Amino acid sequence: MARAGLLLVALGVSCAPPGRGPPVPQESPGVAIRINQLGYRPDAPKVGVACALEPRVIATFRVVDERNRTVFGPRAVDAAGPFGPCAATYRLDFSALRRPGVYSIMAGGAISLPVRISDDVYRGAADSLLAYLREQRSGYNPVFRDSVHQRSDGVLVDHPTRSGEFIPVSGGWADASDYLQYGATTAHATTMLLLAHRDHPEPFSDRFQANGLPGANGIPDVLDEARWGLAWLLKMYPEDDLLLNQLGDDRDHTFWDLPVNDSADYGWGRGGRRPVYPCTGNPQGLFENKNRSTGLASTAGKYAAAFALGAAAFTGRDSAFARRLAGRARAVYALGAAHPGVCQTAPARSPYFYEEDDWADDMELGAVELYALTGERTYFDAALQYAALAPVSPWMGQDTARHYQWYPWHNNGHYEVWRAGPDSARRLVAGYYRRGLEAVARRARNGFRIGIPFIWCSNNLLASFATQATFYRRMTGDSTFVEYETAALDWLFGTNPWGVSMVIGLGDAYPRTPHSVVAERLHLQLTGGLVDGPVYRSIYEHLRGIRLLEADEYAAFNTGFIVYHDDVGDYSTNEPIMDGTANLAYVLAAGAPGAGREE
Ligand SMILES: [Ca+2]
Ligand SMILES: [Ca+2]
Repeated sequence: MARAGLLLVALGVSCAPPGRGPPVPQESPGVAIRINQLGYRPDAPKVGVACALEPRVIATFRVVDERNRTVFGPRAVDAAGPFGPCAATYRLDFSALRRPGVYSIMAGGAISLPVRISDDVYRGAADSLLAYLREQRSGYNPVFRDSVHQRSDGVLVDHPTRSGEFIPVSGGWADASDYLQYGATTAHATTMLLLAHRDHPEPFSDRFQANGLPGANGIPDVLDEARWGLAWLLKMYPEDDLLLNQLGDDRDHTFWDLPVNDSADYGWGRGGRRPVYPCTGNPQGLFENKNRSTGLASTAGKYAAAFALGAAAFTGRDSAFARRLAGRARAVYALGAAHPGVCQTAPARSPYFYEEDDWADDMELGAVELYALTGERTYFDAALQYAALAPVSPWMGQDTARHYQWYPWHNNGHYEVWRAGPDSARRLVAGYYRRGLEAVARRARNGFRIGIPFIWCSNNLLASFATQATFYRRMTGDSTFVEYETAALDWLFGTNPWGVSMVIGLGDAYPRTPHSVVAERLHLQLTGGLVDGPVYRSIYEHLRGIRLLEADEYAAFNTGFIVYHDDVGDYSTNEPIMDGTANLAYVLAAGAPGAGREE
């Protein structure tokens, strides 16, 4: 309740005359009403969820306006059974309320946070995510107005003949709250930014320069950010036969330092040079832990897609840059085709790495983007062959998966095949998407309509599920999965047991103490980072080195099979992630069901 009190002070409404102010959010008695804190478009499905911590019956709910007048209901609730900490859940469907305004939902003696209905509830949301990417920049960093790892990156390691050679690879984004950097996640993030701008340019503004400092430069900031990613990926693919995989490694975790004075020691002294790993096609790891890499295609396909999309995006803006990207796209795609298999991230002292097991999805995307760029039919034929090897992202419908095992969590390639292909191919890939969506929906009969497995980075799975559902709806006009698509976005913005918006700075109750050195040391309010999200209790309890640093304000809601902690000590649920943030940019730019733009 302290949080709600602070909120009201911040909004300046604590002095409203008695009886005239909006209802104060409350969770008593043992009931909490969860809503999408961004709000709802007038024509969108609108469902809040009441979570009762003890078994009890709630029959009706109503919606009141800012003057506490009932404007909707009482209506019957939809009883949906237990979920996580909730002994009972109730779906509160107020879709029929379309009049723009600010409301509250009342049920079972509880009152929700403010419920906004407006056409512009998603305005600025996609753009705000970019703030987190700017904050994560390596090379020149606009938050510190200083260089980050500019001279230390990097020394080639684990190469059969060239280990020890310095290769200039400064740039890109730190992956999360540590500072190591991955080609695979950077390429996926860059691709999502380029797709978001290509399909939905309207929401993106121009308020920052290429170097990330304030000031317009005539280029939408989403393209400035995508170019930042592309520039680093070009450095990470310096020669036709040298595809670089990773910069730094988990020895980076030794110190809790700001990026500008990172003390990590990789064998060249504290704060010295950082190692850069190539994709070798063989298991990697300089110490006792090894990954299970088998080839180059998973990473090569991702680079090819980002380069080809970048070439298309920059053709009219910087033709020399676009030509260079097009050439690198062809080369890295050919390298991947020659070396099928996965290039996983390299562990060092800790056993964790990104255990990607699928590569045909990545080669499909690389091939189809090269087809879109060049019109050469062989690329399209290859894309269809790869698509048949990766019809459904294998996590969909499952209880669990290994860390980053099926990455990215949605197959962008199918949507791109649909854009480029004949009707027969379009039907095929729409059917692939449908199978995945059905598999998740079958597991989503709970009150929150959530069917993903709660593995590490569950929020990324939800962003991907929503993206795939958005693609499918656009491809087919079939709205079968809108309820689940909406629920995924609602969950990310507060319709979850904890009532937390999972994007820092968006909504009323968002992570205040994320696992971030920059936020903690500088007492800086980050903006725009998507945190990992809830995990199975069994995962949380078995990860190494997790210790909460303060009392758990969500303890009452951490009694079930999934947990979330707004605590700087919890790197499993409360760490903002670069690729998840960029992944979410696409659906936020698309604007959720009810946007009317894409229909
Ligand atoms: Ca700009
Ligand atoms: Ca993959």
